[in-house]
Amino acid sequence: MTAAGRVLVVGYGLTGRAVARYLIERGDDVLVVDDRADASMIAAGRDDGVEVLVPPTTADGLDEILGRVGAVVTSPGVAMGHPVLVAAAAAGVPVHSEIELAGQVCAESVNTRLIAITGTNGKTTVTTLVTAVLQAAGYRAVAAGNIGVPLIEAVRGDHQFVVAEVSSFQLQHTARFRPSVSCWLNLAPDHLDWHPDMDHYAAAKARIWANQRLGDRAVFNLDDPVVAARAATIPDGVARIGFSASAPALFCVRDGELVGPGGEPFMALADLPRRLPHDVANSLAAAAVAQAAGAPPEACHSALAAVGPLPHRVARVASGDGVDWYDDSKATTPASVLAAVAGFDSVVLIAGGRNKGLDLTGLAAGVPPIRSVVAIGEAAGEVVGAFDGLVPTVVATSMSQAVDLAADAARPGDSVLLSPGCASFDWYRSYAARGDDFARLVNARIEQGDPHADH
Ligand code: UMA
Ligand code: ADP
Repeated sequence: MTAAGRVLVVGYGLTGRAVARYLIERGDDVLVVDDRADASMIAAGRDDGVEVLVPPTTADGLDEILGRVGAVVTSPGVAMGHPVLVAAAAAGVPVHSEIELAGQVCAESVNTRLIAITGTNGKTTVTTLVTAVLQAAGYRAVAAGNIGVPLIEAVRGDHQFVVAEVSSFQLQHTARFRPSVSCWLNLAPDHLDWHPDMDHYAAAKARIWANQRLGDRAVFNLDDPVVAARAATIPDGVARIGFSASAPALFCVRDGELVGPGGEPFMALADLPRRLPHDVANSLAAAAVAQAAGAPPEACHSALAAVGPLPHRVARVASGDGVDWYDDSKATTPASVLAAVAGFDSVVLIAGGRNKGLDLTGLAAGVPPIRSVVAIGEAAGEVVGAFDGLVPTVVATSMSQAVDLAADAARPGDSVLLSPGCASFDWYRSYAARGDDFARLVNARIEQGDPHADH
């Protein structure tokens, strides 16, 4: 996408605004459509120097707008089937995502290298860990993408490395996106309300390395059958760096130590702040990526030992009466729920919310250690169905009731885990708000002198 054209930006949230600012700065004319364009968004657009519209609803209206532009840049939350994107495809107008633009900025920079991390689960965690290792190694590194800072802003800062968390939505709309180090963590059913099927979802993820070339590196998970099979599509000349928590690999576990190339140990498993099965996989992935980017093994040790669990990802929020309470609100797929419960001996699970089009029956594979379930939200019926006949199940109609019912079900030695396997949007505005509410209610219950609680 070359400068000084006319570009249609779809969506005017964090990404759309950052993209519009960048395009204007480089000399493009920018037009924005947003389904929720209201007076305040239109005014914000005016301040930014762009016209913001509600997209036309007629085919003629869409054709007219698309006739005025040479390219479309879409936001990560806009579905492929959005009428503007469908009309753009029909009209032959190229559709790109923000990461495509950011990739071009990096390609033109002599100082900034781009690292991209994708996967169904663990992206934010691994992006955070890689950034911490690179910083421990003395590099100017920043985490960007879905993690918070729009990528197009980060790549224009004064950084040696931009570590980007990239989703399948963004990868889908790339043409030349070429990170110097790519990493694909895993693939499990997710976003099937956005992708037509799993193959489509996997193909979007595999775009992370599609444009890599000689001198670039691709890190991938040998323990994930889909990722391992798709690794055959890594282009020739790209260094292939497999990791495995369960078998020999370039980065793997041996005799209680994390080891890298040549079987060199770089840290004891015991030095990880937490050792759930997916913590080990994420640490191996982060070490593999950071070392591929040039960080020494010692930096892996110091950073991986220092960065504890991120909020809302199996984070302990309270303990009382021999029961530990954990907030895993970020678990919005059954696979991430199963990864979480695998680290515990006996679990009272709080699960449910707004199903993202996924089959929840697989949650049953978490029995044991799951021994009792509190079902919440719109998907409560599906959660109950998944555990039918296996373990006791009750339905709560509020988070407060869910906490009370979980406390009733819990016995000393149990862990109560809010690990919903579903999105939060039925009851909350975000997974973070859901986790915060849960933690508040649990702590209030314990502080108010729950008769069973420790003090
Ligand atoms: N919009 C439409 N039509 C649509 C969808 C959205 O017009 O069909 C408009 C909305 O009205 C809104 C704007 O688009 O005005 C929102 O755009 P967006 O949903 O793409 O979100 P952004 O504000 O641009 O934020 C995005 C990421 N959001 C998503 O991927 C859904 C943010 O990740 C990210 O922090 C931000 O870019 C900066 O990079 C959030 C997230 O939940 C935290 N990500 C998911 C995750 O982490 O699991 C994928
Ligand atoms: P993402 O950014 O891909 O959503 P996060 O790091 O935010 O990933 O973690 C999301 C959820 O997935 C959390 O519940 C977390 O405990 C779980 N999780 C993290 N890493 C993994 C992994 N490697 N495999 C499975 N689940 C994981």
